[in-house]
Parts: sequence; structure tokens; C-alpha cells
Amino acid sequence: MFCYQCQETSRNLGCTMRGVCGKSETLANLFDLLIYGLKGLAYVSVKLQEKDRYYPEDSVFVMSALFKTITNVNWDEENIKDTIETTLALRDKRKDELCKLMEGKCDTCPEAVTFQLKRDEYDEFAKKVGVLRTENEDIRSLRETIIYGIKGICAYGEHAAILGFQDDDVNKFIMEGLSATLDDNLTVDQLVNLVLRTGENAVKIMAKLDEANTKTYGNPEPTKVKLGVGKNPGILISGHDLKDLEELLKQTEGKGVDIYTHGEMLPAHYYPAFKKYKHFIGNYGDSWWHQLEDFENFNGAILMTTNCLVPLRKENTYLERLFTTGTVNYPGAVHIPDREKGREKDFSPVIARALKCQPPKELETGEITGGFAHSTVLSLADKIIEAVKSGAIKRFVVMAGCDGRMPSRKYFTEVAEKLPKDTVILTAGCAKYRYIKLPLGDINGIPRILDAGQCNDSYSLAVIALKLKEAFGLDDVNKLPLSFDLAWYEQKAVAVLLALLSLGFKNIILGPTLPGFLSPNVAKVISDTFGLQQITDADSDIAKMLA
Ligand code: SF4
Ligand code: SF3
Repeated sequence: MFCYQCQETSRNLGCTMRGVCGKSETLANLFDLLIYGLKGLAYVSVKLQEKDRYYPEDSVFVMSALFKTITNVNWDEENIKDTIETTLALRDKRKDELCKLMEGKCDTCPEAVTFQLKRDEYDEFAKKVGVLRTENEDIRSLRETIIYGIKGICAYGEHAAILGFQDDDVNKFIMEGLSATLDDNLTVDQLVNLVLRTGENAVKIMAKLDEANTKTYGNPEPTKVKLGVGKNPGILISGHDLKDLEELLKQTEGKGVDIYTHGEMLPAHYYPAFKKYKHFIGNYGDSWWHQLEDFENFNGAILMTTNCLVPLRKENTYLERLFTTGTVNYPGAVHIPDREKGREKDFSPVIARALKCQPPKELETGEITGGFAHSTVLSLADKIIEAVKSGAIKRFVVMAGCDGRMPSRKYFTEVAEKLPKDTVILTAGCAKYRYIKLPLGDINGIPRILDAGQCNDSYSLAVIALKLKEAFGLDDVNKLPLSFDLAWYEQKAVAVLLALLSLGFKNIILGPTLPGFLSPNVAKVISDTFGLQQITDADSDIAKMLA
């Protein structure tokens, strides 16, 4: 196996024996094979699009399949084999259609389109189609940057599609981008251009998801989320899928079960549509990697709607109360099947299991304040502009992204603590758990940490920045009193980073490490062009940002 898609990759070079995340060699290879099959499907789709045959449902299928290959989503080899089988069947169906249209007048298709395998041949073949298949390390780096960005786009696209929102340009780009990674004739410049277009499409899909979420559930509002526990047994819902949460809340009303959020589901509390549920109690625990303890202590049923699900310890007590749904699977956990057309998912097994559980053990009390997405922040625009003009606010620091296990991530807490009192932190994603509980106070009633929401809500932070640029009459967003100090872990963060670069934000500080998948040459191009730099230490970086 070879995998270097996440921030925790071994020695920042690549996992080769077993993933630091816990991924086995077999599973890693199956992901490679799935991606190879999806590239074949994408190749055929691009050719069909040239003939005016466009199938949005194929793009939605790719979204869900690629989502499974994101770090900490799907741990079930059998499920991935099923997905490979479905991918190859769809690829072959579309290929037959293409062949008929071309009447034999076409180039030879690449192997990704033509290979045929029986299920028991997957493991062996998979070893030949992974990341290292591209020998040149710069081409490999660019291809994988495109693929990881597209994975993030797919995750956000899938959430939007579930709510009935799609963007045809993005649907088509997913196919074009994936297919391009098969093309040996593309130059480095052409691949760099595709990396930038990946960023542009990441902006589009985050905008679409923002539209989907806000049109369906309302604009996030400033909200105090409770951290304590109630007396009823609970269900802890984690991941990013708001539709799953909506249906779970409906189905648990009046059942004597309380609903708590974990990790990236926290921002669901900010949406008006969910505030009416009295049994939607609060947030429990910390960011994703604390789940090994948090899920033990919770005592109740746990529902994982997306990442991050980490492998359970052998001596865990919660496998039999762990449920997965959507793109998430874990061997031994009950999977709640997809919705049938026009119907809700059936969460009754989760509810029945929760009712047999003890209430959660209280870990902390107090509250978290959030809900500062673009609509709220822009409604405060006058107040904010006034505070900047009067000098009460000297600088905004965007500290968004992912949390992770590396001890070096203490840096982000230290930065938040040491930033001067006239700075405001704009956050989104699970990186916030490193500082959201700190008592940082406010500036003239504006909290010093403004949480916009999940990682995709980084879009909100970009919207805020672009609107402030207009309000201040600036010609360049980089002239705003705004700096970026981002944390990354998985591939959605890659999409967010590429989105920010494509919007013209420069001098972003990123950590705890620069992506291992950036070859030295590619990293140099990105840092020369965009000023992207790795974190150093809190004091030096704060000085740099405030300069
Ligand atoms: Fe390694 Fe990260 Fe890949 Fe897991 S996802 S195998 S930790 S690079
Ligand atoms: Fe977190 Fe896994 Fe990335 Fe959505 S939940 S930000 S790491």
C-alpha cells in the first residue's frame, strides 16, 4: 500500500505498511482500485458529455463512492468491494452507450475503462493501480492534489445532493478532473491549471452546500450550546449530515431519548430548524479523535453519519451500540440503509438500542457559543467596520480546518491564547475544539471567537472577507486586516485550501505540517505563487500575522 492523503501520514512521506489512521493494507489497496474504476467511469463520462450525454446521477454516484475513500469514513472491505462492483457495472453500461455512439470511430480506451475482474481478483490487481503507478513525483503530486481536492468536493457535493441541490458545472468537473489524472500527455502547467480549477469548483460546491443548508434549515443564528447532560438515555450523532440529524430528531420526539451532537455535528445547533426540538440537548465531548473515550463515557447509542470514525479499541464497549449510515461503514456496526425514494431513513434500531442504555456520564458543564456564519456576521457589518475603524479590532485571524492527534497541534491553542485582545478569531471545522472553550471574551459585544460552523462553512468566512473588502473599498482582499492560520487533516481540508487559494487569499499559514503529497517542487511553486507557509511557533507566527 501507499497512501499520503492525510496530515498524519507516516513521517509526512506516506503510509506503506498500515495507515497511521489504522487502515489495513487490503483496505488501502481496495480504495486504490475503487478510485481507478471511478477514473474509468469518469473518462467515459467526459466522452459522453462531448456527445451531449450528461448524467448528473453518475456524478452523484461518484461523490458517494469517493467520499468513502476519505480518511476515517469507511472501514468495511466488503462494502468497498460492493462499491467497486457497482462502479464497474456502471462504467461498462456507459461504455457500451459510448461505443454505439462512436460506431467504432474512437481512440483506444485506457485500461481504467477496459479492465475486467472477478471479485476474488480485486486484491491482486489493486496493488498495481495505486498512487505510485505515476512514477514522476511531481506529476504524481499534482494528480493526487487534484484527486484529494475532488474528494472534498464530492463530500460537500453529496451533502448538497441529499438536500436536492446540485451544480452542473461541478458535476461535470468531477468527471473531467478525475479523467485528467489518467492522461499521460498533460504537461505540468496543464496539471497546475487543473489544481486551480479544482479550487474554483470547491468554492462553487461550498456555495451550493451553503445554499442547500440555509434554504432547508435557515440561516445559522448566534447560539449557546450546552455541554452538560440530561437524565434520559441519549443518542450521540456525529459527522456532517444534517438530513440524517433532521430525520433522527423527528423520529425521536417524545420517545424519552435525548439527542447530543459530537465533533463536526456541533454547528447543527445553530440552525433555526433544529431549535424547536426540546430533546436536542447539547454537544458532548470533543473533536473526533477523542471519541475513543467520549463514546465509552456516553453510554448511549452512537450514529456516525460521515467522518471521522476511528477504529475501535479491542476492549471497547460501544461497538454494539455504534450505528453507521450513508458512506460510513464499520465491520460489526449496524448500518442504517439509505432512504427509499420519498421516504425517511429508518432510525428505529438506533432508538431501540438507546432506550436500553444508561444516561451519558457528564464530562463537563458550561456552553459553547457559535452560529456566526455569513448572514449573522454581515448583519453585524456596521458594528464590525466601526470597531475596525476605531481600532478596537486590529485584526481578524481565520483559524479554521481540522483537528488531529499530533501533540504539535497544541500550537493552535497557544496561538488563540496569545493573540492580542484586539484580535478576533474566525473559525469553522473541528479545528475549533482547540480553542472554542477558552474564555477569550468579546470586543464591544462581538465575541473574540466567531464560529461559522462545519469545515464547509469556511465558505462563510471567505464570503465575510470578500464583503468586508467591498465595505472597506479595497481592491485586494489581502489588504484587509485578516490573516489565515489553518489546521488541516483530511481531504475536505484540501478542497477548502484550494478554494481559498483560488479566491486569491495569500500568505496562508498551514499546519501542523505541509501536505506530504506536495513534492518539494510542487510545494515550492505553491509557496512562491501564493505565499503558503508552514506553521513555526506561536509567537513567531503571531508576530508575522500582526506585522
Ligand atoms: Fe496514512 Fe492518512 Fe492514508 Fe491513513 S489516510 S493510510 S494515516 S495517509
Ligand atoms: Fe474534522 Fe474529521 Fe476535518 Fe469537517 S471531522 S473537519 S477532521
